[in-house]
This record gives sequence, structure tokens and C-alpha cells, in this order.
Amino acid sequence: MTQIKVDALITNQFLAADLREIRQMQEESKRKPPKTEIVWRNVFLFAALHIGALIGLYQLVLQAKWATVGWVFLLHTLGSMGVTGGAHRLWAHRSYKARFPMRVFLMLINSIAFQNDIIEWARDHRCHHKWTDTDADPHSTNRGMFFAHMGWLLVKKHEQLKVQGAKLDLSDLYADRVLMFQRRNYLPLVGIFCFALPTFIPVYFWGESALIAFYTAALFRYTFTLHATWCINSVSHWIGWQPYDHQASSVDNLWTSVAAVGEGGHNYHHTFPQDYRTSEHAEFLNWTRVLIDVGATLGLVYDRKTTAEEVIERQCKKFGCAEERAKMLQKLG
Ligand code: ST9
Ligand code: ZN
Ligand code: ZN
Repeated sequence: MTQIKVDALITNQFLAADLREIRQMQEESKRKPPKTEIVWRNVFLFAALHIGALIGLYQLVLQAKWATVGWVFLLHTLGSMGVTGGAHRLWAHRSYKARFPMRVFLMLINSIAFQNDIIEWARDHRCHHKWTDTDADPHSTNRGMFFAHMGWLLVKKHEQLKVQGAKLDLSDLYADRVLMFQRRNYLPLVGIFCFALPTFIPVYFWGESALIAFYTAALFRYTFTLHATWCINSVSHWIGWQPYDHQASSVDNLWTSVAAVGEGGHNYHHTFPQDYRTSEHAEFLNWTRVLIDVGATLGLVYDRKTTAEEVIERQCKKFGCAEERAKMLQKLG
């Protein structure tokens, strides 16, 4: 395991000049609200998906077999881990390294979640970290909580995001043949892993009705995982603890840790983005960390990065609050 001992701001890859530029961009985006160009195709598709998900929820509660309920939970957990352990902690942040079989596994379970291919996901997420709450942040909270949650997927992206994002170095992502395979075959992969297999398996193995399997394990489960993920962009930039950085909009929150398999330490994560744990609180909910640690035990994962205690303490003293950190860890475990 590698412990990061350099100053927190440098682990965050921001230099003082960058920070000044970012503050200016944040002010500018508050002064001039950007014009919104609605993409009606997405509005109709998401509306249809949510109607299907509501039917699925009704069936899940009243009509589905118990095995199907378990299947929905398993798919949500696996798909989420493909996002948290794969797209997020491995590919967007490089917070650990993984061997080929682990990367293939993560790419396949990521396809269950159908959240754009990993290269696009990681590109947008790197923009979110580097230019948080500016027009170059795909889901800036300056444009309101609905925009941060899902509104950003219903409108054209801001020009600033495209201009700034084009400056990012994404060569590591394009050099990974597992990611290139996913990109080239994205539609068949999500067709199989997000919709076809989730429907087929309950029908074939425990005789569930095809319609119930489709509405619950495909449509409802897909929508639920989307909202759990989107909550990190809305709730986790809104209500919660800020022990590590009071100036940031990100917060630590217990409920997002529950729904998003351990990603609720968002104030911690924005402060120490290269830490593979992404959170200090509620370790028992950090199932993604468990998956990465199991990978390490099996020799499939190596070079997990953590943050040294003295760096965390220095950061809290300078930009957050050590007492708030102690209180939060006591309350949330
Ligand atoms: C979904 C993603 O839901 C969810 C991500 C959530 C992220 C959460 C992050 C925080 C969480 C961390 C923890 C994880 C927790 C997980 C928990 C799990 C329970 N840089 O996009 P286009 C350029 S997806 C640089 O079409 P438009 C580029 O040239 C749901 N350049 O823009 C690009 O071309 P290409 C399913 C950029 O036309 C070109 O612009 N998917 C950047 O404005 C055009 O790009 C959907 O619903 C950039 N960042 O359209 C699809 N971005 O890509 C939704 C763009 O070829 N998306 N460029 O290089 C769309 O339909 C469209 O993107 C749009 C904008 C309508 C939103
Ligand atoms: Zn992140
Ligand atoms: Zn964030």
C-alpha cells in the first residue's frame, strides 16, 4: 500500500494558480447563469424509463418472487461496484492498480449500470473534480440541485466544459485495451448486461414471469442505481459533514454511503481524491473497499493508495475542523 504524505492540495493536483483560476470561474458562473438547451430525446427516454421503474417497483413489492427481490439487490450491488470500484476509484482516479482479469471483471459489472462507457464517465468525472461548481463541471451545483442530480443529462453541455475538458490528459484511459473494448462494443454490452441477462436469469432459473423480471430487475434496478449514483452529485454536495474542507460544496453523508456502496465520504474524497477508500466514516458500509481488498488478497489488485494520518490532520486544521472530524467518526462509525 502506498501512503500519500505530500500536502493535501498537491494530492488534489491543484496548484495555487489553478485554485485562483477556479475561484474566478466559480464567481463567473454565479454571475452569468448559462442558457439551457433542453435535449427532448433524453427527456422522453428518462420519462419512459421512470414510468417503467414505477411499474417495476409495484411488482417488486407486491408480485415478484423472493428470489427476484434478491436478484435485484445483487444486480444493484454489482453494477454499483462496477461504477465505484471500476469507473470511479480505478479509472477516473487511479487510486489503485488492477491486473487484466480484475479490469475485465470491473468493466463487465460496470456495463450492468449503463452509465456511459468508462472513458466518457471518467472524463466527465475528472472535469467535476478539477473544476468543481464552475461551468466546466458537468453537474455544477451552482445550477441547482435538480441540475446536479439528473438535469445535466437532459440538456446540452456547457461550452466551457468541452473547452476545458479537451485539455485533460486521458491517454491512460485510451491506452487500456479493456476500456477500448468496452467503448467499441458498448451497446451490445449494455444490451446483454443491463437488460437481457437481468431479465433472462429469473425466468430461466426460478420461473419468474418475463414481464416482472424485465420491469423489476432491468428497469427498476437500473433507475434505482442511477438515482443512487446521482445522489453523490446532489445530496453529497448539499447536506452533511464537512470536516476536511469547509470551502468545498462536498459533504460526508451516511445515507449516500448506504445507497452507493461506500461512496458517501464525499468531502473526504474531494479533499483526497487519490485515496482508494474514498471515505473514513462507516467502514462497514464501504463494500467497494472490501471488493478492492479482496482483489488485493487474490493478487489481482496492487498499489492501493491511502492518505497519511498527519496529512489528514494538517488538512483538517488548515481548511476544515478536527473536532468535527472526531464527532463525525464517533457518530457515523
Ligand atoms: C449517467 C452518468 O447517469 C452518471 C454519472 C454520475 C457521476 C457521479 C460522479 C460522482 C460519484 C462518484 C462516486 C460514484 C458513485 C456510484 C454509486 C453507485 C450506486 N470533456 O456528450 P455530448 C465534447 S449516464 C471534453 O454528446 P452534448 C466531446 O468532443 C446515463 N470534451 O455533448 C464530445 O464528443 P465525444 C445514461 C467533452 O451534445 C462532444 O463534446 N446515459 C466533454 O452537449 C459531444 O458530447 C445517458 O443518459 C468533456 N467532459 O450532449 C446519456 N463532454 O464524446 C446522456 C463532451 O465523441 N448524455 N465533450 O468525444 C447525453 O445524451 C449527452 O451527453 C448530453 C449532452 C445530452 C447530456
Ligand atoms: Zn471522484
Ligand atoms: Zn463531487
